[in-house]
Amino acid sequence: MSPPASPLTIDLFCRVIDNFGDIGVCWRFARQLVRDQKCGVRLYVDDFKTFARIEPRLDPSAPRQVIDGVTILVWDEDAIGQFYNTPDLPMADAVIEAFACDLPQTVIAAMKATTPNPVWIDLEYLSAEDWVDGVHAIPSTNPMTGMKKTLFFPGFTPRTGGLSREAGLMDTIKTFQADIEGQNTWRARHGIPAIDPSIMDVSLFCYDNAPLTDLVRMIDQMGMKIRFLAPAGVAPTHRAALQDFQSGHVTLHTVPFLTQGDYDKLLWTSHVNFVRGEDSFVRAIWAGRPMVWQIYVQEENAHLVKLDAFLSRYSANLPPEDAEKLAQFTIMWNVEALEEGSTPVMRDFFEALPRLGPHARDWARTLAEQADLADQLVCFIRNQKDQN
Ligand code: TRH
Repeated sequence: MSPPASPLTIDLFCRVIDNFGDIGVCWRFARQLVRDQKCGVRLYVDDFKTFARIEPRLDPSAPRQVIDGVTILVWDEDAIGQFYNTPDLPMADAVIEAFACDLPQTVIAAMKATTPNPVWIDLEYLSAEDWVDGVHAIPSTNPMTGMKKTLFFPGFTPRTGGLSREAGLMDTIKTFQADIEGQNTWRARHGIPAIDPSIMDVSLFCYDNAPLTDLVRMIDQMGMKIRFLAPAGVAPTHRAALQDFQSGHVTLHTVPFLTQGDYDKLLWTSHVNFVRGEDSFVRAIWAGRPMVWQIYVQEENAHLVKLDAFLSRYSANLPPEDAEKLAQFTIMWNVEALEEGSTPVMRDFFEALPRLGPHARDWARTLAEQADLADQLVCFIRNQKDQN
């Protein structure tokens, strides 16, 4: 029998461009690498203020701290130059730059000066587009440094790096969703009303440009009993516009901004999830409930191509008429406009929910049969290390 592989050490660099997704993805991933893969992880982050919103245990004034086994360091270019690749913080087996965040020059120089070079990964954004299969995990020589660098893509097919999913997640979700009393206890702790079989709970995490005010007014006219559960700070313009809105059907309930773990539970306990960006989107997939994704806007409408690719993949096993209903509603939500003609689209979507529910659960289960992102990345790093 061969001896167990020694634990890998990984440096993960994260720059917060905006919102919570960059740090959301990296923080979840760093903990998974420690917990499930037994890696030693150092996470460098340039914005502790944003980080502290999703992880209240973080002390924004401490430049170096350990939470859940992850060593967290502030991304300060000068300071990194002093301590990187010293006996205190020796070179890691792999250096990951999240979302092509541009490593500090001192780090690149230290990597170059180390023999063999650490494995250098650019962890990319998630996309359901077909081209991802052809570019994932193919090392190439970086012309600026002469070192090998690899684009590693999360994705939905076996030819991508898979999706981030911690060990045991599917069982944890199943147990929570089967336990109504436990859900109500959790809800009470966060000031969320108990489950009421006559009301549909919809978690709401969207950008401020989503047509939320129109949606709420239209649902009200249709007489559906819906309770939106929206974390504080989400869609502020609409919240202000709807301040005096009174309805016997629709309520907009403000939930405190949650930790990542509690935000997951909000997704698990809601009947439908409106999510955005990347991390909440993936978590809604695992929740196995119908979901509406508001994608992060990119130049030249590149995001709409990405959205379309996801919808095609997601809906492949749905009856075509339900796939169409979901697509129309999702696109409407993403193109920021609701008009008179939108009511049937909305009605169709809600009418399809009894079928979208089982579909969402089955899709999550099928995806969970693939190796997860952390597993695949660690395997890749080990293979590369063996070749160096
Ligand atoms: O916040 P997002 O829109 O993030 C992003 C960024 O805009 C980023 O630049 C872009 O590249 C990326 O999307 C695609 O959405 P996302 O990705 O869902 O991240 C939100 C994180 O915040 C996620 O980890 C869940 C967490 N969160 C909480 O912890 N508590 C909460 O109450 C809520 C609403 C979210």
